[in-house]
Amino acid sequence: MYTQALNTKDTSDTSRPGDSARLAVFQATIDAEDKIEANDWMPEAYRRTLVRQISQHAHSEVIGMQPEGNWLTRAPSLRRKAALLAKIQDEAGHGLYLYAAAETLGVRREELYAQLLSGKAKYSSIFNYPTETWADIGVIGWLVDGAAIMNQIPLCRCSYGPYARAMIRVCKEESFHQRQGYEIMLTLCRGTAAQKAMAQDALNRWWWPALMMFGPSDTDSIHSADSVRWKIKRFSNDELRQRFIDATVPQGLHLGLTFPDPALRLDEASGHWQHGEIDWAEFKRVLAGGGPMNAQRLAHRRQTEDDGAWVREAALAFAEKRRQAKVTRVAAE
Ligand code: BYC
Repeated sequence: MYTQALNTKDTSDTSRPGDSARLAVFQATIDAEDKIEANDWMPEAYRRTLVRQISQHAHSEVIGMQPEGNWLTRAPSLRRKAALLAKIQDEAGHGLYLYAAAETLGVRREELYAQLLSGKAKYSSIFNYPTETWADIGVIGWLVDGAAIMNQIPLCRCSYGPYARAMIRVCKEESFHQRQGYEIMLTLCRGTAAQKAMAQDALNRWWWPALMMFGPSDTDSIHSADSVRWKIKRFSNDELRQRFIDATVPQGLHLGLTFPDPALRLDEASGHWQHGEIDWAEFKRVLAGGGPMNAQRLAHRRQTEDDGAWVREAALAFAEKRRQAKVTRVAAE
C-alpha cells in the first residue's frame, strides 16, 4: 500500500524533455503552500532528501527506545513505570508512521532497516549517551522531547504531505512526553537534596548533547539551503536551537537548576539567551560512531532483529497458509 510512488525514479531534475516545466510546477506548488503527494512528480533530489531525513527520523525513534528501556524495570513507582512504558510504545509507533511515510517515496522498509543495521544510516546523536540515573529519564522527556517538539512542529507544515500528516500525531504525543519529563524533574527538584543533586547532574550531562540535536551550525549545514527552498525545513538549525534555549532556560531556572554553560546570559536587548560555544568536535565524533553508546545501541538493535526473525517468519508462513486456503476454497466454489 505504501510503495505506490511509481513516477519518482527520474535520474536527474532536468534530464528528460518536459522536466524543466514539471520542475516549475513542482516549485510553484511548494511556493503556494500546497502539498506534494506521493504520486506527484518530484525532482529526484527532493525525493532523496526526504527519504534520508524521514528514515533517519524513524531510526531515531526506534533507537531512542533503548536509553529509556534501560530504566523500565527500575522506575521508582508503578505509576512511573506505566507512563514510561507508554512513552516507549509511543516511540515505536512514531517509528512505524515514519517508515510508512518514507515508503510512499518508493523505498522498501527492509532497505531502510538494512541501512540502519549496517551503520550506513544515521540516527539522532542524542541516543548515543547513557542513561545513568532515574533523573536521566526526566531530562530526556524535558530536554530531548522538548527539542524534538521545537524541531518537529514546523515539520507539520512541511511540503511533503505524508510526512507533514505523520508529524501531527507525533507532535501531540511528544508534547505529552515533554510534560511527563518535566514533572519528573519537578518532583526530584522538590525532593531531598540527593534527588535534586541527581536532577542537576542529569542536566549537566544532557544539556550540550540536547543542543546538538538541532544539527550543525547554519554555516556547516549542507542540506539546509535545498530543504528551506523546498519547505521541508521552515527554520534553520541555529534558529530552532535558539528558540529551544529561550524556551528551556526559564524552565530550568524555575526548577532551581543551573545550566552547565558559564557563558549563558540573557541579552536584554534581543530577549534571547546567549550561549557558549558548542563542542562540534564531540558532535562529529558521535556522528562518526565514537560516542559512548554507539556500538552498544547498534549491537542491541542487531540482536533484536535476529531474535525477532522467527516471529517474522511465522507471520509470513501464516499469511501464506491463509492465502493458500483461500485459493483452494475459491477453486472449490
Ligand atoms: N544527529 O545538513 P544538515 C526524537 C546529520 S527523534 C545525527 O543540517 P539536515 C525522539 C545530517 O543527517 C529526533 N545526525 O542536515 C525519539 C546530515 O548527515 P547526512 C530525531 C545529524 O537534515 C525518541 C549532516 O549531519 N529528529 O525526537 O538538513 C524519544 C548535516 O546536517 C544530526 C529528527 O530526525 C544529529 N543531531 O538537518 C524522544 C527530525 N544533525 O544525512 C525523542 C527530522 C545533523 O548528510 N530531521 N545530522 O549523512 C531534521 O529536522 C533534520 O534532519 C536535522 C538535520 C535538523 C536533524
